[in-house]
Amino acid sequence: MSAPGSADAAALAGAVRRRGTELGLLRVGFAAPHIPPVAHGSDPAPGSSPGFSPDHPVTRFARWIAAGHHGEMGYLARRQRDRADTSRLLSGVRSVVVASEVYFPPGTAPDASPDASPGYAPGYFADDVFAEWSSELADSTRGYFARYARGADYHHRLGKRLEALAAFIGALAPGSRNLVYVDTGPILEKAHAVAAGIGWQGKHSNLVDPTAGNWVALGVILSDVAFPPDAPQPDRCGTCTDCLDVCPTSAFAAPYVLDARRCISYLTIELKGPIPPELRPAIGNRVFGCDDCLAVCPWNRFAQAARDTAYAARTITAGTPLVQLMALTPEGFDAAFRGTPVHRTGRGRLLRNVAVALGNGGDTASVPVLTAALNDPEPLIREHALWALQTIQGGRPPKALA
Ligand code: B12
Ligand code: SF4
Ligand code: SF4
Repeated sequence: MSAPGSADAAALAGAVRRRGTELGLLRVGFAAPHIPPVAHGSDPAPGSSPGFSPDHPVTRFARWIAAGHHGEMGYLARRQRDRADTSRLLSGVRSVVVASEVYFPPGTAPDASPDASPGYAPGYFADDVFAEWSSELADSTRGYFARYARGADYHHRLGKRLEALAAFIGALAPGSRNLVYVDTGPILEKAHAVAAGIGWQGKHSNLVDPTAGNWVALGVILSDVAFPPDAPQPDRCGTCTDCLDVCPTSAFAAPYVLDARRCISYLTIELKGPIPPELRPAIGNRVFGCDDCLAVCPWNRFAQAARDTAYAARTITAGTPLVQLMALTPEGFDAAFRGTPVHRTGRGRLLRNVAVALGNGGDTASVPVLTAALNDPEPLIREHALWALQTIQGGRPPKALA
């Protein structure tokens, strides 16, 4: 693909951005194929990858892996050279097109004004999300699902929009190659998003958009069209440490550095085996992911709800009693969660988490459903149901087994 002239390239970028907005994307930005060093000041930790400075995202990523922060997510340790060099994924790549999309489930508040985000009254994101999040976590009888997982899977929704955008680029620049990734390849999406001016990486390590807060998902298109790169945005965290302070498991090794092994999102979604017993109490009623560090970010005063109504919460993810979740059969699980991010994780891991939440709740009303789970075909569920029964019954063996 030959490089367009600078006026043509700017016009092309403008057209792609407009098309992105029409498709429902929040922001579209452009970056060079190689991540530039970050402008966040010095990083005292020693060590660097060949060709990269100590504070380059690629070096930091290598250090993160070397420290074991990725836990059992072995795929992150593989293909590190691909993460450093996008031309290994698309030869002749000239740009990384980064797009963001709001996934915060649109609500149905009857008093919402037509100008507000879908279904929410004006001011909702300044105050009410925080109150709603706190009260959902305080109700130990109901399962808490992270907001990104309450409705349709963003991998599909954002992926489809990016495919449409890639086709649009292909039509504007015939013969160009445009490859879409939404968590589907060895790409440092957040670092590319920073380089493309989409926002900055907050101390919780997620990307924050100064006009929309942090309830956004990211995706990229690797393109051999040379788009003019956008300017990165400054880090606007300042002295705030709210996200670090709220974390229930103290999962941050340092500001900007998450030890995934302690993160509830990792423990309830990615971890395949048993949850370490010492971390179970801090999980509370979170049965799939965790929103704590996102929910407290002050930049959410500019947040908005998803434009895509497919992100609206399904009944099953909107505060279903834990005892009902614990009784889900394989068929019931399939029907309830197909099309959501929960489906990929499977019934075994979800019910493992539900058992932990029931144990944490300590309600003797859950003893029958947990006792029934002792006969579940999945050993993972049986083991956690036993732990929950012992926890509820003050460390004694469950009555059913005594
Ligand atoms: C693996 C993974 C996880 C892991 C590890 C999370 C993590 N922080 O890395 C787990 C399972 C824990 C996880 C959890 C969540 N995830 Co996740 N996850 C990913 C995935 C697939 C890879 C991320 C990765 O490469 N991590 C490796 C580490 C090393 O990368 P990093 O955090 O960017 O590390 C950088 C910083 O530490 C930085 N750094 C180090 N020191 C310093 C110092 C300074 C000053 C600065 C500025 C930076 C800095 O350098 C490192 C390299 O760039 C991405 C998709 C993708 N392909 O990028 C989604 C992704 C990051 N996840 C996402 C989401 C939504 C979540 C959750 C919110 C879901 C939930 N509600 O439960 C939580 C948030 C937890 C958290 N606080 O991060 C979104 C985030 C969107 C956004 N706005 O940024 C992504 C981008 C998926 C997507 N396509 O939208 N996730
Ligand atoms: S998602 Fe929850 S457990 Fe993970 S870092 Fe954020 S607050 Fe901590
Ligand atoms: S809560 Fe504070 S420190 Fe954390 S990302 Fe938001 S502004 Fe930055």
